[in-house]
Amino acid sequence: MCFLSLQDRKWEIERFFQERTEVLAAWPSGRGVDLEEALAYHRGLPKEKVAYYKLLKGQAEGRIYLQPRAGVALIDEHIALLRSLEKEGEADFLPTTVDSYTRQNRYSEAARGIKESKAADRSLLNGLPAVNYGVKNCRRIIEATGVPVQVRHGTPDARLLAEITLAAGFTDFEGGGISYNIPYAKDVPLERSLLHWQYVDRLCGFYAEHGIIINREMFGPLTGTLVPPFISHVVGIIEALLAAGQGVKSIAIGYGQGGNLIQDAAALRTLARLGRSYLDRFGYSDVLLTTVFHQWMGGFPQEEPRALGVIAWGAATAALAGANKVIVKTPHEAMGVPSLEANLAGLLCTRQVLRMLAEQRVPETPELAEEESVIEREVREVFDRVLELGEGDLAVGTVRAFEAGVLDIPFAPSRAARGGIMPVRDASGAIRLLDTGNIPLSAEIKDFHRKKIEERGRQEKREPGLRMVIDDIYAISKGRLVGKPR
Ligand code: 8ZB
Repeated sequence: MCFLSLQDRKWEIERFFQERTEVLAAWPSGRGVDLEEALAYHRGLPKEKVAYYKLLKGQAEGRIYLQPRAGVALIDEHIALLRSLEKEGEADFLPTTVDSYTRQNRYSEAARGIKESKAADRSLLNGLPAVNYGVKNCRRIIEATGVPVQVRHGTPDARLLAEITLAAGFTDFEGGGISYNIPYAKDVPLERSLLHWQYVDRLCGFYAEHGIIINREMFGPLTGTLVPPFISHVVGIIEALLAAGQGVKSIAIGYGQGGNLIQDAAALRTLARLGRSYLDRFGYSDVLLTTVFHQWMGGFPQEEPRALGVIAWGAATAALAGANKVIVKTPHEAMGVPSLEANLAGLLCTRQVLRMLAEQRVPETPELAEEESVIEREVREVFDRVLELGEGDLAVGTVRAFEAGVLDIPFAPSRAARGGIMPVRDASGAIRLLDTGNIPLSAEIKDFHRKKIEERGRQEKREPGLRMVIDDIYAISKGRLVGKPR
């Protein structure tokens, strides 16, 4: 285990460059990375194409940006797709979603995917294999578009992907050592993904030392399946602090829509406040923090009009609660990778609702205040224990906390998570914990969850249990938020 070398301490630049030789040697395109040239290219980018500046401006003006997901195997088609999303869809940020082979560092298979896609004249990969294309080709994406472009993926070891895309001129990079491991992999040890993501963050830290600020976004939705807000908040805040520790200066933390307006509003509002307060407490007051709202990440209805209903509700929630950016779903969600037209539908639907609700805010009610105070307490209770387990070191604490189940993520495939918790909705659809596993919540908080779930049990005249959880998992795809008994 490389566990001993994992520490929440900024890497010496020598250590970074030592490891870098090996990272760049993993695939031939690694040779095309020239940091000096990359810095010069970034210096020449207009501000409207730089994620950091755009986020700074949007936050100051209270704007909510929209970003789709998109990525296909062939780069010319990918560029055409992004240009349409920018021009016709008015996307504020563009994505480059990376394919699954690349996410698993399987570049030879990605190469075959490119070849077969050319032969078939359609995309046979679920994203753009950016490592195979290398710096020069990836830069064509940046040259062809007028807004910031973000790399979106799901990669436990994204070191080479980051080297190549950042050198190409991407200004925004999603992922983190927890959120791109536990929900995405089965067998990657957490200490390893945390170390690999320290490398990515240190690379961004290097850029920052040379005046180039790369935005780093933490993937909030995790497994996208009934994740209580405090869990994604703790994970996002830890990832943010670890990134800041490597010199990252612009951080976005994501949150996946749960579906209950009060809980989602409380989650978005506390995420911004808690994130800021933890960054300040750890000495990172100079780091820009923004929030990202993901429209519903769970199962979608098949029918496109119904899917648009789910999308519109996500848009309304973001508008009423406030977020700096929304990641937009499409009416093809239940089917697979969306067409351009479906992506445009998601963007236009979301834009329409955001604009209509621009003047309205969620009312400040006692229910909202209670929900916020519960989330804040939960986050503090768990975070404190993580830091304690690490004897003051957050990285070490994170590994120990997952081992102990102090940190846990529902329905995660990873062996690094205990899977000892079970979420369920309460009567109003807010996500609670039926089983708190080893999460160190106070008796009062556990009581709060229990009472909320009991209330639903009484209303539905059934014992809360696995049946109820399963009903909840399928509820939205069947047309409701709360899973009803059959
Ligand atoms: C964890 C993120 C899952 C979401 C979408 C899925 C789902 C994945 C692509 C894509 C457009 C792609 N997604 N790959 N959307 N183009 N290549 O990410 O549909 O919504």
